[in-house]
Amino acid sequence: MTRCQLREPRWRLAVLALIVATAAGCGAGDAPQAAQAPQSGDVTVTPGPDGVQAVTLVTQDNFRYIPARFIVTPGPVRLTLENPSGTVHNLRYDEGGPEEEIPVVRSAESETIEFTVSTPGKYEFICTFHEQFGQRGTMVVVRS
Ligand SMILES: [Cu+2]
Repeated sequence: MTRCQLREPRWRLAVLALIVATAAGCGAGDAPQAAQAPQSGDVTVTPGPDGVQAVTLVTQDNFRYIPARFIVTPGPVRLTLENPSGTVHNLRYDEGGPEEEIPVVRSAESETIEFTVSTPGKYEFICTFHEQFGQRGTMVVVRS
C-alpha cells in the first residue's frame, strides 16, 4: 500500500505539468494575436503623383479595419475598402465627417470613394453591419 501512496503524487504531478504546459501554449498563442490587431497603428497617408492621398483599408473576418486609424492633411482623399473576408462590410463616417460613404462591399470585392477634407480633427467611421463588434476606425486630419 505504501507503493500506491507514492505513485499517486507522481500521477498528479504529471497532470499538473500537462495543465501548465497547455496554459503556457495558450498564452503564447494569444500574444501574437493581440499584437496583430493594433487599433492605434497610425498610418500617415502621403499624396500620390495626382495630389490625392490614397489609403486602402482592409477588412478581415475579425471585424476590424486595417489600418483602423490613418492620418491625412487637408486636401483630396481617395479611400478604398478591400474586403477579403467572408462577409459584407461597409464604411460610413459619423456625424460631422465626410458625407461620402461605402454602403456595401461584398466578399472578395473592393469599393472606392473620394472626398476632400479641410478641417483638422478626428473623424470616426463605422461598419454599420458590425458596429456592435467594435468595427470602427478614425481618420485624423492634421494641418499640412
Ligand atoms: Cu463590417
